[in-house]
Amino acid sequence: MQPIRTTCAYCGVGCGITAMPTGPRSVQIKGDEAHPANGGRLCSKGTHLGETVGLTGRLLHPMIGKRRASWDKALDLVAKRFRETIDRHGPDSVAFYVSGQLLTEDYYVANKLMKGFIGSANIDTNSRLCMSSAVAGHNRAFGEDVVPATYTDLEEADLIVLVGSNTAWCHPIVYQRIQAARAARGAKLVVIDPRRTETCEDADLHLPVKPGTDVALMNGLLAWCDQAGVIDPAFMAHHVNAPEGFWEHIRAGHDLWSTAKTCDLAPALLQQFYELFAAAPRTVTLFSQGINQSIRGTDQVNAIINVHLATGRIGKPGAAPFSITGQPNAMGGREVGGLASTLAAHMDFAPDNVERVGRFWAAPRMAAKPGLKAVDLFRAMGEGRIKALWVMATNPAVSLPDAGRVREALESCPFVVVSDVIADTDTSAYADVRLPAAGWGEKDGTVTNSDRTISRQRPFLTLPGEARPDWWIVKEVARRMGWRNAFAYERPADIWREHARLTAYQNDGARLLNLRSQAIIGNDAYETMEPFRWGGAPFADGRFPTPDGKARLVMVKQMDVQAPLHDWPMTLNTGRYRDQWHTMTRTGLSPKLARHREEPLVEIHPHDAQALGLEEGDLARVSTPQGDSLFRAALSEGQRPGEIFTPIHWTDQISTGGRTGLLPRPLTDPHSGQPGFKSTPARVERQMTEWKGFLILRGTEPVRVPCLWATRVTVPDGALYEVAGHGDPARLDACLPKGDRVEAIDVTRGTRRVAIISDGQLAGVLFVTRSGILPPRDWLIGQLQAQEVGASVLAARGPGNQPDKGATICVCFDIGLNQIVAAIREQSLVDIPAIGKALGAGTNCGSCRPALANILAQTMRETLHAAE
Ligand SMILES: Nc1nc2c(c(=O)[nH]1)N[C@H]1C(S)=C(S)[C@@H](COP(=O)(O)OP(=O)(O)OC[C@H]3O[C@@H](n4cnc5c(=O)[nH]c(N)nc54)[C@H](O)[C@@H]3O)O[C@H]1N2
Ligand SMILES: Nc1nc2c(c(=O)[nH]1)N[C@H]1C(S)=C(S)[C@@H](COP(=O)(O)OP(=O)(O)OC[C@H]3O[C@@H](n4cnc5c(=O)[nH]c(N)nc54)[C@H](O)[C@@H]3O)O[C@H]1N2
Ligand code: SF4
Ligand SMILES: [Mo]
Repeated sequence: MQPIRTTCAYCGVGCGITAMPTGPRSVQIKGDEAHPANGGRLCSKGTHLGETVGLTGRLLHPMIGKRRASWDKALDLVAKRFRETIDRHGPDSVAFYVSGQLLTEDYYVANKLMKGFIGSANIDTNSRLCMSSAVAGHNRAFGEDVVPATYTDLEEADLIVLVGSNTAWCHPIVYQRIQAARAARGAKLVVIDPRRTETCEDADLHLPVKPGTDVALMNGLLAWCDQAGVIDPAFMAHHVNAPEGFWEHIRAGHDLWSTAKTCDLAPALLQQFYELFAAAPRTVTLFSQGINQSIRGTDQVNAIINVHLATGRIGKPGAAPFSITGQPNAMGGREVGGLASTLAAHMDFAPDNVERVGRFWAAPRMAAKPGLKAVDLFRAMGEGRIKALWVMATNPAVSLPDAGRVREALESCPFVVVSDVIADTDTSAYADVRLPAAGWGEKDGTVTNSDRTISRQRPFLTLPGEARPDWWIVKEVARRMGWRNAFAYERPADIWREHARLTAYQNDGARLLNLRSQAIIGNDAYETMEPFRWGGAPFADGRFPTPDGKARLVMVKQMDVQAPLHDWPMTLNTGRYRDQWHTMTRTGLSPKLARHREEPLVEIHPHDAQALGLEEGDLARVSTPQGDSLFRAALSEGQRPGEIFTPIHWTDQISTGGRTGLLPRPLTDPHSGQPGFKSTPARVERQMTEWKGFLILRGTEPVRVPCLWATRVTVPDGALYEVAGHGDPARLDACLPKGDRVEAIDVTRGTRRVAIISDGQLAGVLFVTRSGILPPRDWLIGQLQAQEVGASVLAARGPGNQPDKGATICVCFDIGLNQIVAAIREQSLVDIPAIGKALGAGTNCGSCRPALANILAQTMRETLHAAE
């Protein structure tokens, strides 16, 4: 059997993968050396994709309520309820909420159905939460949503600036390409992020900017460039328009000192950055959620683009502003026009566009104006204005801001359909109909990555149960709603060709997105399609897709940043962990990926923690006006005082606390509608509990643990639950399976250890203590795989002395923090390759190398101190 060439399921880097099936539901994954995005490399998430293709938790049949239904019944019901709702309340009473995790073909069909046939533009996507400020910024500056950079620019740049991007964790292969370019040609790296993330570890400069002040920082940079004579007058004269008063605005009040004050940075540090930028005509400024997810996101995007336009750092090798995308097909979604604010194929709702697209689709009822954006859409639902909703490939009950309100809206909506690969998600709990979608490895179509490279996702597994591809599900509903001919697709290639034809339709060059050559490809050519980039090197000729061909500077002003409030003195920032993907429906299935961060942490500066009486490992309650949730406290000098950080990944399915989605406020950017996820007034308190403990259970069936704090961690052959709570911990016994029971009790410390053994094998353990210390979990977890265990498991350690490995750093080789520190000390290791040689850590996917750099630096510092 030949390996199948496909594309990674996760981030917008869009790495190529070769997949070699090794059984009906197993596969060996390798990086595709021929793919232009990764050249064979994969990060920890891509490397461990094989651990997520099993059937655990899969939705395998259509469900109406709690009942299994046939496809015919389920599809008829969806079509009937949408049709009835539209007939009674009009097309704007229904909505689709879709996702950058759909393939381009799926997306195209959903967009066409809503905007051309139902006749409403109420189709929005989770890209609203992700990229919409970049889209709005591109449209304002360039006249079209075109990302003007490619990954090769990173290799040709002399300076790479990462603004609001934790690239080492979220776009690891881009980060590795940046590091390789630095090694090869000495490019400098600057990171602008309020937190000191692992991305900063090896940077030349880290600016711990005050959140929400990036406009001031970029305007200050432009003022510096103006003073230093770095503005490109020829490029400005021929290719860029500036609004009236633009330069007066930049020249007034953006001197180094006042900018440093606004951004809460040392002037000397800021000056170093400005000097680096001024000296490097080949600069790439890469940005993501620290810029986009702000109530000033669009202005922040334009502040960055302004600097690049005015200094001519665009349209040339190694010089561009680079909005890096989050999801595997965020870009494909933008190309088909799946946002409520765009129409299709990079056309907006201008009347001639509506007419053109209507003609192309032979549409009976074209949407003539933009629809509701995500946050407004769910608000409208809460107010009873949206009466039927179809959610595809996203989990809004977790990922929208103020998710408590979102749940109320879902609850109140008369008809909710959810298409997902997983049976039980926080969102599907509200579904009237659940439709089983094909997942990664089964799906067939195309995705577009951050640098406009279109690649194929190809299936290498058979569809399990009755799962069907998303495009098929949507077209079946469309056909049942009465539009048989317009949705007569038999295969993804049919849709691809239609999409390509639309991008080329009456396109006289006004739209750069033009896939004309794809419009006529045969099915075989579609099958064998090689990755290719559309748009070539945009703006290389200095022409922009605006009416006069010139780009536009946008006058953007730094708004005041809200001062801390009395009751909500902290600022909550939210984001991602290296080895988890969003709401963990898939990465949560991988025991290896689970190890990097087993619990949701609230990172807090040690001074703030001290003032709150919080110690490392305590439970902490984070509250905002929207809601509250629990997290494990992690003290970090990398946080700015007054600011805390929590991860977005934990849900009701895997925890009783740690739900970040409840906390952010639903405020949005006025231009893009993107929520300001990175900054919410908050409060932190220590949460006392009477006891703490853990449960280890064999099997994959999730268990609800009845206590204040419980988080589930997937381990080989089972799950680990960290637990804590009040009252009598004996109620946790109900979570234990049947079998022979052995038990040990230490009354003075209030410790109880229970093990259940069934047929000689360990079926479960429960350890709880009121004041004692809990043993490391690793050895006990390993006992799930032991053939014969006895009462001695209660000792929680085997014969001989096994030191605690500590938190897992390298997931590929399962190497823990304590092992790394010991090796550095004992073998006097001085660099990352030496650690690799000694332990293997960091030599496979490389995702842990920034962490290794950090551990190395810290251990060497400590060793020095000890010697002094
Ligand atoms: N491991 C992993 N990788 C992923 C994902 C995942 O879930 N897990 N998701 C993918 C998706 S969809 C996306 S959108 C991307 C997101 O990728 P990133 O944008 O890199 O990730 P985030 O952690 O959301 O936020 C980035 C950084 O913005 C910083 N920030 C916050 N406020 C400000 C500010 O005011 N100014 C500046 N300059 N910075 C600020 C935060 O401190 C944070 O470190 O990741 C993609 N890749
Ligand atoms: N506080 C806070 N909130 C945030 C963010 C933040 O930084 N802070 N970031 C935001 C961003 S950038 C993003 S992108 C969102 C992501 O948030 P979501 O999109 O809600 O997160 P996912 O877990 O990726 O949800 C995808 C769902 O689709 C299912 N799925 C996977 N593949 C398929 C498929 O092929 N077909 C179908 N039908 N279903 C599939 C998965 O099982 C899962 O349930 O979160 C946003 N929310
Ligand atoms: S960087 Fe990692 S998660 Fe992103 S596409 Fe590549 S392998 Fe997948
Ligand atoms: Mo995203």
